[in-house]
Amino acid sequence: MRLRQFERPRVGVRLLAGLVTMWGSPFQAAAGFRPGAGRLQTRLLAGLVLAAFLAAAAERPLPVFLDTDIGDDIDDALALALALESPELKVLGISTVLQDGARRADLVWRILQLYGRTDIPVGSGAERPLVAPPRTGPVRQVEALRPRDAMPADRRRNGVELLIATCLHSTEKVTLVAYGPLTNIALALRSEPRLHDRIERIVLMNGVFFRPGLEYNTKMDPEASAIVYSSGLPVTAVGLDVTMQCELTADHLRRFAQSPLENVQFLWKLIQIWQGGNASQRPILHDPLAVAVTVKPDLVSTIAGTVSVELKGTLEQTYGMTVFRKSATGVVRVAQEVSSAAAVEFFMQRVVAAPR
Ligand SMILES: [Ca+2]
Repeated sequence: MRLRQFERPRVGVRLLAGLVTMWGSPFQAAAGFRPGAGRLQTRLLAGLVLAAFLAAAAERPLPVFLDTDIGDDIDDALALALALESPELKVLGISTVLQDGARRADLVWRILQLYGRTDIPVGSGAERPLVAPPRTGPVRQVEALRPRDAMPADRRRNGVELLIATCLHSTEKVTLVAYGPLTNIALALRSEPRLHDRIERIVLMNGVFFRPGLEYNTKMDPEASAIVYSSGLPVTAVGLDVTMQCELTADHLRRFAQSPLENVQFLWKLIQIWQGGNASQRPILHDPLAVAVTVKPDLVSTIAGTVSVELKGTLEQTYGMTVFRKSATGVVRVAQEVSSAAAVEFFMQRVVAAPR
């Protein structure tokens, strides 16, 4: 699997090499350079231009939009932190999904504050799945918020509208990184057909493909997952097959606890709320892996094919099962193997190490 940003510098190098070849001689002649010395200066100048171009190309970030059910499992907050600490990504917007969307958006907002990124727009999206029963109960991690941490009223957006507007107005195609139930993505695709030409790829934490079972995000909204997998858009999915291998250790958690950084301390607070007094419960990096493979595709191996979702099954048993069929022409790629130690280290280096 290759994502687009890794192909840009190579195309740029070829283009620039061609331009330098074309412009080299006239430039020398016009400047009245002496043979030899002039050629050297031209080459030096071309080298400097090339170096500057390569640096700019390498730093040009991939535009992404994040969709999250932050506030229940701990991994959404960790995924957001990883995205914000990844210079290869330009986060254009964030939508929340599932019930209590305003409070989930508050949680996103607080994290954006701590990372100095309140320029990123946030919207609360669909609160109920398309067909499946709604999720109920409190969103526990909002306990970490103080009253003054609430998102200002004039910044609140509708998540689905924000997703659509972001993709339509972006100068480049947008990569969606979705690590909650896919209700927002499905609603957006259904209501705005032009999105198909504005989305580069959809990267998902979703499904389980190489053994039977139910994955939470697909289970929560099977119909939405079916819409996304059958959309015809390029999809890369990291499922439980690979994410379950990316668990933090007690030592990793100690590094969170001992960090002097305010943003890492806030993540540690969320982890502790999520643990609910059970210190042996350790985060599994389901959602951060979706962000990680967007930045670094070679952390996983993928297979091309199609994914269908069981929509007539029994609730909690087969309703929402993902079925992968290998096909060379399929536009869905599912992750089969993961370099789990490298993925966890990648996450820790970026999120818990000292700021760049
Ligand atoms: Ca999630």
